[in-house]
Amino acid sequence: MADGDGVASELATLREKVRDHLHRYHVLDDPEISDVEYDALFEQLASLERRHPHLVTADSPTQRVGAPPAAGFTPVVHELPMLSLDKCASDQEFAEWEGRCRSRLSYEGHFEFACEPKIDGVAVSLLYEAGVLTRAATRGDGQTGEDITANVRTVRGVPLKLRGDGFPPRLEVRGEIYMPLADFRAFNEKAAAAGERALVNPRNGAAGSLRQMDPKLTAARPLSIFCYSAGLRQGWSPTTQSEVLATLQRWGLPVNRSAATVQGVGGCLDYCRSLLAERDQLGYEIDGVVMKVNEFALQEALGAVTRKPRWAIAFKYPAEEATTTLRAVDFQVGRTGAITPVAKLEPVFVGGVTVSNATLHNMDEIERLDLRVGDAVLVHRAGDVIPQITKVILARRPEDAETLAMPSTCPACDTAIERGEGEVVARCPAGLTCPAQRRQALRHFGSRLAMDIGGLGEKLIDQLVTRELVQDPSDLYRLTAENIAELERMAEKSAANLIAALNASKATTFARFIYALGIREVGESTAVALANHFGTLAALREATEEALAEVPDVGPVVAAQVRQFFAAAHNQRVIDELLALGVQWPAPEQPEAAPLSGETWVLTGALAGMTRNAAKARLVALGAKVAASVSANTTRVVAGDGAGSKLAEAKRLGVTVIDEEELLDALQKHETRSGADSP
Ligand code: D41
Repeated sequence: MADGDGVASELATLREKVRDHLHRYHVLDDPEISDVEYDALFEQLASLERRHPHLVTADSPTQRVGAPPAAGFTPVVHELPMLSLDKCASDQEFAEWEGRCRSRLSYEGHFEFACEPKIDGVAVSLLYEAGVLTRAATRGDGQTGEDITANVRTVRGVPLKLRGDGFPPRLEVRGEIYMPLADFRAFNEKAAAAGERALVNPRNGAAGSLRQMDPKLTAARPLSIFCYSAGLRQGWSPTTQSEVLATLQRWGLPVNRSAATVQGVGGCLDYCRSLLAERDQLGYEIDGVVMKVNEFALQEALGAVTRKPRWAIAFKYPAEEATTTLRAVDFQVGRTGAITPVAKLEPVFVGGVTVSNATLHNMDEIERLDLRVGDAVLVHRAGDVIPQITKVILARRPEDAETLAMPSTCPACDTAIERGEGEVVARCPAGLTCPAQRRQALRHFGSRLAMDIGGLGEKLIDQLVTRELVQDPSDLYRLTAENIAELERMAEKSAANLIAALNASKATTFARFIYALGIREVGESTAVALANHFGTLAALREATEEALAEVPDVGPVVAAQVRQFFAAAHNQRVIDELLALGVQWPAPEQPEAAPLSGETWVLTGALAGMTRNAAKARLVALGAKVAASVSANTTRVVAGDGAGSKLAEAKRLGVTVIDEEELLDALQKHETRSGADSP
């Protein structure tokens, strides 16, 4: 076989593959490979063609950018073609490109550049006639796109009419339509809850939305736009790219606020680096930075080659999507016992980090994806959230791929797993007796928005639980510096710091305390609502489901969870102990002060009818301070059996001493008055 024949058939195969992927991506919105893999495949074809130019065919995907318009949308010829962008992927490639620009113009000194985030969305062209949006089109192959006017009109950021004045009679505006990450996530959460197909990524979300035949469907998808250039601009003659952006903005078109003008290569590279550092916080996906020589006079002098301007380049960032293999699925137990499948992946570089885990939410998600161990999967990392598996690449499924089943018992404590009728989530019912739930509960308790115990990290909690130093949150406040210093990697200094952090955390707010308890369905804002409504812990502990349901934003489900939590004896015990150990918060702003506020009590000796901790908790709930030692400031000393030195000290200082019976009387009197039987 002649060498040429081999190459020709190899080219034919590559073209078919590229066409196939293009079709899946642009027309079906159902890609089978990641963008990086597609780019590699395309480049393989392009480079083989470059080495064998006589074998290039007119119908090769390299000879036409984009896919043909789908049936159903009218073709639109752009007034001026929409150019495409050259790419570079390293500082050096960028510097080389800049060097070529300068030598082409024999330009001395630095260029000024306009830098913009490269939005990962759908490029569109908007035609404004006499300031009114008359037509919107996709980019298509750059010459001819599709008329998507009806759909684009539903994108809230697209003005239907320009603002101000001075715009040309006919103006083509170019921009990128995208789906903000928050909306993308919200959309997918809803889809998952309704058992509908989720969006693979925000760009596909935007593309799919714009391709809807019914604009009502597009309108229901949250899309936005950033505008970045003008095509036809009849009589409007800006002199720089930065002027274009400022003017578009003035006419009411959304322009990216992260755009900036910078000087020279150094300015561009600094811009690329700092934008990359912000990437996770932008709220939308970008795949790099577009850098444009700012001066139009210089742009014109540089010109364009094969539909790409020489004066602009895209600096590519690491892709936020990649394909890899599912090695296994682990089942993890959450704070409230929810069993969550977690995908263990062949490590893969996505969005600048190596990813080896992805969340799978629940078994329904596994079913929806039809996920099996050994599958090739598409992994997406959007912003700073946990990576997600967005798609199984069925075409690459190995024959021995194993189906997945939910374990029947808890992986942490072996208790039988329960799944309520109609519920998506399966749970371990063992509560705090399950070590996994205990760890998570402690982590939640100490977290920043809860008790905010600095230095109480995951590793430390693991050790505390494993060594049985801590069973429930109250045990944290019983830890001593010696206990902690025994643990691995704990120097004396950090032990002292942790004790200090624990002590500091005792002064909290009622809302934080409620949140810290980790009651199912009670997040931060519900905790605030409960705190404001009930004012005191005593009132909240006693609240019926009906009373709870009166709180703003608390429905029957939350009310039932709160009631159930306070009905459990071990929860009541933990709360009493936390209060007795000194956890406290400012009394609510009530017209009437707490009955014992301003008083300091001391408990000494053993009480017959209750523990000292319980007595302390009740006193604290009534506003008293309970101190460990007697001083001139002490209001009352409660002396139980075997009271010793504290009793003597009280007598010496002339502090009132009462016995258990008198204590009970006092508690009962005040608790009824304040509407609280016992906290
Ligand atoms: O944000 C973008 N995706 C973006 C795309 C941008 N900020 N600027 C762009 N500038 C151009 C030129 C320089 C040709 C006016 C672009 C694109 N082009 C572009 N979008 C799709 C293909 C080309």
